[in-house]
Amino acid sequence: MKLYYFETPHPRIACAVAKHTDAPVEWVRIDLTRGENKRPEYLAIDPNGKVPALVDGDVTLWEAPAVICHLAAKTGSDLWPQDERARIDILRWFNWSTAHFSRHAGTIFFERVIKPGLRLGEPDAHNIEQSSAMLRPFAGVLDAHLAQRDYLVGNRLSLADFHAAMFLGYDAAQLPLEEFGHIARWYARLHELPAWREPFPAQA
Ligand SMILES: N[C@@H](CCC(=O)N[C@@H](CS)C(=O)NCC(=O)O)C(=O)O
Repeated sequence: MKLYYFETPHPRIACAVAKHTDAPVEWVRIDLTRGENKRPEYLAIDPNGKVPALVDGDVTLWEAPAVICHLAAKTGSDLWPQDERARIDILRWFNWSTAHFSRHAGTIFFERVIKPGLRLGEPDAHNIEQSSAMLRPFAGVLDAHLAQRDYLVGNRLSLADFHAAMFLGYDAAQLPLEEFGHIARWYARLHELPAWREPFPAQA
């Protein structure tokens, strides 16, 4: 099973899940800074030219939720529980994260981390302000949910937690989340996981 990754947020969660579940993956680093994701041999795996992607025999998957579900299912991990109700809830949080929370957090991350890192110009203050305003209400939803429980689904660690946290923990992104204490406590619990703290394989 080959896992295609780079040291950025979406592959971060795929790598963290692979490590957490001890999935037998062969790591394949796709250097985004050198455009390796746009080479024909990689586009044959993911025509979108993004990471993560996974190839397991005749199964080829792209999109982080599909990749992490496959890793957890393959290893029999309860990060993707057997219970159907819990699975539906995890799908709900994947969608919420993609459409709202991680979307706006991702824009801020792009402005403050990716742009300077790749010399793509100055962060756009207006874009950051707008995205911060859009992020806060969704952060409020997450914070209120976590006021009642330690994890997003079934009060146990699941793939939903990994997905929703993909843009958290990057100091340079300065996400406007200071007022949300329950999110901070939840993130601190994730940060206790060795696989979360060190998701990526050591580079050769
Ligand atoms: N919807 C995709 C998003 C993946 C994505 O945006 N990956 C970024 C890295 S975090 C990427 O590959 N960017 C390279 C590019 O867009 O050229 C998923 O869920 O996996």
